[in-house]
Order: sequence, then structure tokens, then C-alpha cells
Amino acid sequence: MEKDTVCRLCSSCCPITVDVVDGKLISAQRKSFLDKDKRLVCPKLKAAPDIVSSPTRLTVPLVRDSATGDFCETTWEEALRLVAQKFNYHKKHSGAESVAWLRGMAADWGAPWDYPNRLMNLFGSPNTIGNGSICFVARDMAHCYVYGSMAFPEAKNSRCIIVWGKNDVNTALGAAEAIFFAKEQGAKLIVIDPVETALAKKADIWLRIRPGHDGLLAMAMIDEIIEKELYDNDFVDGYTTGFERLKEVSANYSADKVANQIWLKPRQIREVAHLYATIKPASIIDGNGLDMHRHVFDTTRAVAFLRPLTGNLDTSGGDVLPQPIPVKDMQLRDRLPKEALPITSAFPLFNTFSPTWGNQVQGCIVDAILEEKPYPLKMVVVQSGNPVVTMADSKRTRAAFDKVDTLVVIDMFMTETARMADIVLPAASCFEKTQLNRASIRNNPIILQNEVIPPVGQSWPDWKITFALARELGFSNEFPWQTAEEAIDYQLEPTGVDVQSIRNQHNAVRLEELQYEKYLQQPFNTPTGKVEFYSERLAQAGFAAVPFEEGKIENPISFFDQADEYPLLGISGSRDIRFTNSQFRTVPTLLEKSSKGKVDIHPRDAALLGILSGDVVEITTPKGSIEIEAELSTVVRQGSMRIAWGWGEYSKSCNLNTLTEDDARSPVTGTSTSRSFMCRIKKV
Ligand SMILES: Nc1nc2c(c(=O)[nH]1)N[C@H]1C(S)=C(S)[C@@H](COP(=O)(O)OP(=O)(O)OC[C@H]3O[C@@H](n4cnc5c(=O)[nH]c(N)nc54)[C@H](O)[C@@H]3O)O[C@H]1N2
Ligand SMILES: Nc1nc2c(c(=O)[nH]1)N[C@H]1C(S)=C(S)[C@@H](COP(=O)(O)OP(=O)(O)OC[C@H]3O[C@@H](n4cnc5c(=O)[nH]c(N)nc54)[C@H](O)[C@@H]3O)O[C@H]1N2
Ligand code: SF4
Ligand SMILES: [Mo]
Repeated sequence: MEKDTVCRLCSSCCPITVDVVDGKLISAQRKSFLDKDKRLVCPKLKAAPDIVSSPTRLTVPLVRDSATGDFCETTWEEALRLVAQKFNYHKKHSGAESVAWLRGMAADWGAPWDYPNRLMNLFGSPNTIGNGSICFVARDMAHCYVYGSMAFPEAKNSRCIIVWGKNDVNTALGAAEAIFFAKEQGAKLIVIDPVETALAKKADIWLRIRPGHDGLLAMAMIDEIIEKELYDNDFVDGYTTGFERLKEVSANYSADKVANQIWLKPRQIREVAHLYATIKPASIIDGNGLDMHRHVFDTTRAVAFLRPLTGNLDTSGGDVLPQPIPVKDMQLRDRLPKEALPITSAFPLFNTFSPTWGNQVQGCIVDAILEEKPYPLKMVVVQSGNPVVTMADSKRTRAAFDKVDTLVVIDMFMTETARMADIVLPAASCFEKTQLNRASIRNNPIILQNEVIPPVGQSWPDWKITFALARELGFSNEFPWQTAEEAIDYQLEPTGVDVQSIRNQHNAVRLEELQYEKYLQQPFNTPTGKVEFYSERLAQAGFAAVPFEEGKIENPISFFDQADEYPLLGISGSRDIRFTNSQFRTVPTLLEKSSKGKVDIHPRDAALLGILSGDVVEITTPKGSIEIEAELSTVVRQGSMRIAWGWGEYSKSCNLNTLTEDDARSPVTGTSTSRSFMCRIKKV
């Protein structure tokens, strides 16, 4: 039988059709605006039946036996009773805020993010923490501070596309299809990436930027566009504030001035600025290559300025502002005691810039456990994340999870993090549960992820685990729902749409027609109602009102001050299309023996060090060392290396985050640089 749902094996949320026979997932296909023969194939989705029925799936709740230290199988009833008992124990002895709930990227950021927030707010802890400071939420905040919400590129209709720190061919197939489609229609493609990715090879222009220096490039493009009067005068006049101040600041960053520092030629910077400003419509696809750097907020604010400056904001083929749907607030923030201070309280603007995101600096969990700052944490529930592998500075993260009194992990697999837990709760996969898709809360259309097969073994969907635990903690009135559908219907009440009507309409319902240039009718969602090149809000908080207004930026690359000892630049590599972060390394169909994680080294660097393709090398930073196989490749510049991401679950010895630091964080978003770092390498 064919059924419609959404794939959540990565964060792209592709709408898919699945084939199910006798309750078993047989196959799955992505939907797309492209004809079948032109669609990109996703190996993860192809392997979905193997992932779902993997013999390594967790299928029973596990509790650690305090005498033997081993895990023992238990019932859900007993496991939830124990978890609730721990919640109450720590509340009694250390206060409700000593319990934190840490969310990883899997399992969606929509309703499933709201549910633990609701539970924790009722329990009295402000510490529901996401990993948004390193994923896209810091960038989301930058967009919000410029024009009120995150803009989404409508690349399909663009005539000029800048792909900036993104690798959609591996990470977002729907977006990649839009790029290829536009290119076939004649669009110019510009890729800004320190690595020569597959997309860079296809580009009309590829800028091999110095990692972490994209903010300077954006400022230089802004300067060029203003100096040569290539900007959209009507839009700037009518709908923006702070243009004169931006002009003054960007004048410090002319192409001639910054080119050397960012490893580009002034001519290249000018050319890209001219193309982007003059070919209409143009979009910018910004990505995670910009995120995991200390300057992410100002970098992505400067990139965001380019859209309104050139009149490409909220236009067809430009970058479009969302049309959020009116849903009920599920988080019950008003039930949290006013005085409850989150462990992320050093980042008040980031904690509050959006009504739903909440607290997103996950490194604060480690600080609170190890340094007891701003106060001690005693218990952490990790849901759909693998922080021991994915958080910066793994050694420190591991030490924290070693120290914390109680660790509960909700996951589909026995991960490096789950292995450290006291209680492990088996989660159902994305094919085994119904939930609202993230995008549907932030934007139209409303798309539903449907349970297409029953949960494997005794695994439970995340919503069911959260609801049952909430009831165990005494919040039955606030969690009355027995099914996912009931909870979704409750949340969607203001929309007039319910689960049944979404299913009746091919799983996707649009509440409003897609609209462009909405600013003609309504102000931007900023304090001035305009696009803010200058932010009084930031000035008041003691931050740069215009990005990089001091006229210089400090090098954000980790350990740069120790370059004598660590002379090579490591880049946390592009994501492998077969895997999502640390996931799926136990699925044989995805893990062919011949294609493990590798480090790409430039042949000239390799020759100096006597390294050949296939050699195992040791890479070291002041934080630690990993061992990984070398591959000689010119995709990287001499002096840089690209290190494969996500292999820490395959083997501790190739966990990239053993090398990264979480010491120097952005004062706005708490982001540290875990993308680029100085290191040294030797043959083992
Ligand atoms: N050096 C470096 N560090 C990075 C990155 C990088 O590129 N380089 N990337 C960063 C980014 S952008 C992110 S988002 C983070 C990701 O960090 P994490 O969110 O920790 O990443 P994953 O490895 O995807 O872990 C997801 C876990 O959820 C489980 N899971 C999958 N589906 C479900 C589900 O439906 N329910 C439950 N309960 N569990 C489920 C998986 O088995 C897996 O163990 O890593 C960050 N860290
Ligand atoms: N297959 C697969 N898909 C995924 C994921 C996955 O792990 N695997 N993860 C999901 C998640 S959590 C996320 S956040 C997204 C991320 O997806 P993307 O945004 O595409 O992120 P990456 O592929 O990590 O990096 C994009 C590019 O940035 C480049 N880059 C590195 N440093 C810099 C820099 O300083 N400047 C510039 N301009 N570029 C730089 C890298 O070389 C890379 O080509 O993908 C999601 N989709
Ligand atoms: S890109 Fe692949 S894994 Fe990611 S959501 Fe789409 S089909 Fe699933
Ligand atoms: Mo992410």
C-alpha cells in the first residue's frame, strides 16, 4: 500500500511516498516538482527499510543495574516511574532547574520541540536546551534581527544563485534540485566555499574563501554595491533604516582592503557583487558552513543585508519571508516561575529572539555540570541527540556526562551517549510516528509526518514518551492527549484545519496563497518595522549595531594563536550523503567497507610529510588527537585539510570533535568555532 509522509532521516524533511506491505516498510520515494527521471536519489531513504529494521535498533527500555553496571531490560511502566522518581528527587534536593532536557536535531523542531518545553515549564525547569547555537538557529536570529524572520531562497525561479557555505547536493536534495533546475533555465550559479565541492565544480564562479571569513566578503560586496550605486534605491529609501551608517562601516571593507585576508582577488569580489546586484531575481542559499564560527551572528547579518540592499527580499526568485500559521502556544512558558533563570542566561537576546526557540546554547549544559555555573545540573535527559560525538570538545563533554548524577537517553540506537546513560528509552523512527512537520508551524503549507508502519519492538514515538512521562509527573490535565492526532488537532485549532483534513488533501494544506512583497501591506517584524541595517536593540545590549563596525575582525579560527605548533588548517568536512551527523554508521548497506571517513590533504602538503593516499594519519590540536585515513586531493587549498564529519560513532578514534573547542563563544549566540581549527598531522 502507498502512503504519504515526510522523511526525517535528515533535517531536509522531504515529502515522500512509501510502499508498505503487511506493516513492513518496503521502499520509499521522494516527491519533487521534477519528473521522476530527473529526481535526485537519496541513499539514506533508499536504505530506510534497513535502518528501520536494523538489528541494532533499541527495542526495550533499559536500566543500569547499580551492582553490576550493566543494562537490564525493563518495562515502560517501570522505566518511566524511575525517570519521574529521579526528576522529583533532584527537584527536592537541588531545585527543579537542576534537571535539563537536551534536544538534538533529529525528530524535528516543530511540535516535538514544544512538548518537552511544555513538560519542563510545568515541572519548573527553564532548561530545555537545543543545539541551535551551532546549527542554523544563530543564523535564524541574524535574519530576524535584519528583517523579522528567516527568509527562504526560492532558487527554482532565480536567475542568479549564490550558494554560500552550503552543500545541498549532499544535505538537502530538494534544494539541490531547485538549483539544477534554475541552472538549466540559464541561471548563474556562484558557490562560496573553501572546498571544491561537487556544486563548486558545476558553478559559473567559485570563490574559495578563507574559512570563517565570510563576513568580510559580505561587507566587501556591500561596499562595492553601495559605491557603484548598484543597490535598489526605492527599497532602501522606503523600507530600511541605517543605510548611511552601513555605508560608513562597509567603506572600511573595500574589496581591495579585504581580498588578501580572505584569500580572494579584489576582481573576484567585485564580479560577484555586480552579478548578484544586477541579475534579477537573485537568491542566496546560506548554510551551515557559516554557522559553526564565533562570528556567525554578524557574518550572517551581513550576508542577510545583501538581500534587501539589492531588492531581492520577499520577491519571487529571491529570498521569501514565511507566512506562519496561527497555532496554539504549546509551551506554556507562563507556567514557569518568573525567577527561574536558565543555564543559558548569559545569552538573553538569543534566548528570547523568537517566541518558540527558547534556549539553544548546549555548551552551557557542560559548564553547568562541570563548573556548576551559573548553578549545578544534576540530571540531563538527552532526546534525539548524540552530544558525546556531536558537541564541540568531546573530552570535556564526556567528562560532564560522566559526572552528572542522572543521565536518561531517548534514542533509536545504543549511541556513544546512550552507553553512558542510567536509563535508555527506545524511540520509534520517523516512519513509526505521526507529528507536525517543523516547516508547517513556521510556514505554509502544513505538512504531516504520518505513522506508516507500527513502532518496532517496544519502541515508542517521542510524543508518547513525553506525554507519558508528563502524566507520571502529575501533569495529566495539561497532557490529556492519548494520540498524536489529538495533540496536533489541539495545536492546530486556530487554523481551522485538523489532521483528518490534512490527510484528505494529500498530506499538505496551504492556509494562504503564497504572497510576495508582503512589506507593501505590513511592516517588517522588527522594532522599527523596517529592515534594520542598524540595530538600536543590539546597540542597547552592548553589541555591534552594524556588523563589524569596529573596522576589523579578530580571526575566528580555533588555535590560530598557536599556528607555529599547529600549522595546518582543518575544516570540519562536508556532510556525507549516506549519513546524518553521527547516524547510520551501523547500517551495512550505507557503510561500505571501502568508503570510511577520510581526511583530504593537498598533495603538496602530503609530499612534505611523506603521506600517501590510504595511509592512516594522526591529526592533533591542543584538545586531542584522532586517527583517520588520508586521501590526497586538490579539493582543498594547500595548507588546509578537510576532515570527514560524523565518524565518532563508528569509532571513538575518528571523532572529529575530539579536536574542536568550546572555549571562546560568541557573546550573542554562544557559538564557538568548531568548523575550522589549526592542527598538525603525521603519518602513524
Ligand atoms: N565538528 C562538527 N560538529 C558538529 C557539526 C559539524 O558539522 N562539525 N554539525 C553540528 C550540527 S549542524 C548539528 S545539528 C549537530 C547534530 O547533533 P545531534 O543532534 O547530536 O546529531 P545526530 O548525530 O544526528 O544525533 C541524532 C540522534 O538521534 C537519534 N534519532 C534519530 N531519529 C530519532 C527520533 O525520531 N527520536 C529519537 N528520540 N531519536 C532519534 C539518532 O539515532 C542519533 O543518535 O552536530 C553539530 N556538531
Ligand atoms: N546527508 C546529510 N544531510 C544532512 C546532514 C548530514 O549530516 N548528512 N545534516 C543536516 C543538518 S543537521 C544540517 S545543519 C544541514 C547542513 O547542511 P549544509 O548547510 O549543506 O552544511 P555542510 O555540508 O556541513 O557544509 C556546507 C559547506 O560549507 C563549507 N564550509 C566550511 N567552512 C566554511 C566557511 O567558513 N565558509 C564557507 N562559505 N563555507 C564553508 C563546507 O566545505 C561545505 O561544503 O544538513 C542537514 N542534512
Ligand atoms: S534528503 Fe534524504 S534523508 Fe534527508 S529528508 Fe530527504 S529523503 Fe530523507
Ligand atoms: Mo544541523
